[in-house]
Parts: sequence; structure tokens; C-alpha cells
Amino acid sequence: MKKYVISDIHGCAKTFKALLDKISLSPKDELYLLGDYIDRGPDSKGVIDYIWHLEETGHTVHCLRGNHEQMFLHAIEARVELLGIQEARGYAETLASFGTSNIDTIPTSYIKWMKGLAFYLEVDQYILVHAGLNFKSDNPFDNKTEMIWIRHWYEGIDRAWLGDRIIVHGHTPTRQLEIKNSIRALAEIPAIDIDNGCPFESLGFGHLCAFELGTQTFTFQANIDRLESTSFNFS
Ligand SMILES: [Mn+2]
Repeated sequence: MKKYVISDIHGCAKTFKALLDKISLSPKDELYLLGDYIDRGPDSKGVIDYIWHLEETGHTVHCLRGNHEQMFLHAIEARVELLGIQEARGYAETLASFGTSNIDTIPTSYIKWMKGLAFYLEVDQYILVHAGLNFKSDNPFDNKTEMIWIRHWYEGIDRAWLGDRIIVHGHTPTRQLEIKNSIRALAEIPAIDIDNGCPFESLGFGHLCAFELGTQTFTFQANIDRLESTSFNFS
């Protein structure tokens, strides 16, 4: 039984399916998804539908929350479009994948699903979380906002609090070589960023990554969805 972790699918439904084919995901395996299912790529709805399809066909899928789901829920709850910020993050593409330009017409099943997403999960010796942990908090597990937004937090890692656990996260696009090298550097930095910037067409990026917890191995799938842009927007 394998335990695969994938993060930041960002509307790239075809790439997601291709990656699962590549690792030959079986119903005996566990799949952990670290959030940011939506925005940027062309088929946000398709990503969520495929997760539900996996569950319906006997797969075990554990889904965490990303900042993009949080922003989406905020846009619905606040009844504001958050234009400018959201447009830059592929918000219109997300609505288009639902066949609408009006967030009020998104089926409630998707909203309910997003609202139910957990912020972190502990599996074996790993802590799984979308962005990371803020070690300035007395208990890093209390700071939910930072779990989905934080960047540049490795220097603050509290080794005494963490013990021999390893944090696996996404959120900040990282070059493929750096992702691979993180395994060798675990003694110094007990964290692995598996976000290879799937929607971005830039050297070293543009792949979706699956990390297998037991063997600590990576599988990369090149983006086969339409690319949003070649420029970077890390948030
Ligand atoms: Mn993110």
C-alpha cells in the first residue's frame, strides 16, 4: 500500500489524471491532496469531480484546504467578487469551468465540500499541510490562516516541537531539482515542498508532483492542460 501526496493541482484536471495513471493509483493506496484544486488552470470543476469519481470508485482520498479554496469561500460568503486579486488568480477560469460567470450559481455540493476541507493532517511521521506552519505561535496547529498562506517559514522551524516529524506541503512553486534535493537535506530542513508550479511554463516548473511517503520518492507529470500564462504569481 502506497501513500501518495499531491498538491496545487490548480484546475489542471488532465494532468492530475495523467499523474494518477503514471503512479498506477490503486484503491489499496491512500491519496492525500494538499489543497489549491481550483484557479489558474482550465478545469477547476473537473478536478473536484475527478476526486469525487475516485472516491466513488473505491479510492481513499484525504483532501486538505488551500488558500484558493479559502478565497473562493470568502467570495461566496462575503458576496464580493474580490476583483483584481481573484481575476489575477484565474478566478474567472474557475467560474467558467462551472459554466457560469456568477459565483451565486455554483452548485452547493462544491461549496459544502470546500467548507469541509481540513487544514492539516498527521500521517505516520509526517505533517501534511497546504503552505506550512507558523512556529511563532505557541501551538503551530492553532494558526489556521498561516497553514494556508505562509511562505519562507523554514528558518523558524522549532525542532523541539517538531521532533522527528517531517512537514510535507505545497503552495510555493519550487523547481524540480530543489524538490528532489529536499530529501537529502531533511536532516537540516525537515520539510518538503512538493509544488512544482504545474500551471507555470518556466524552466524547472510546469509539472505536477506525487510524493510517496513510504519510499520518499517523487513522480512528475508534465502539464498537459492549457497553460494560464508564462509569468509567475506566487500567491
Ligand atoms: Mn496556495
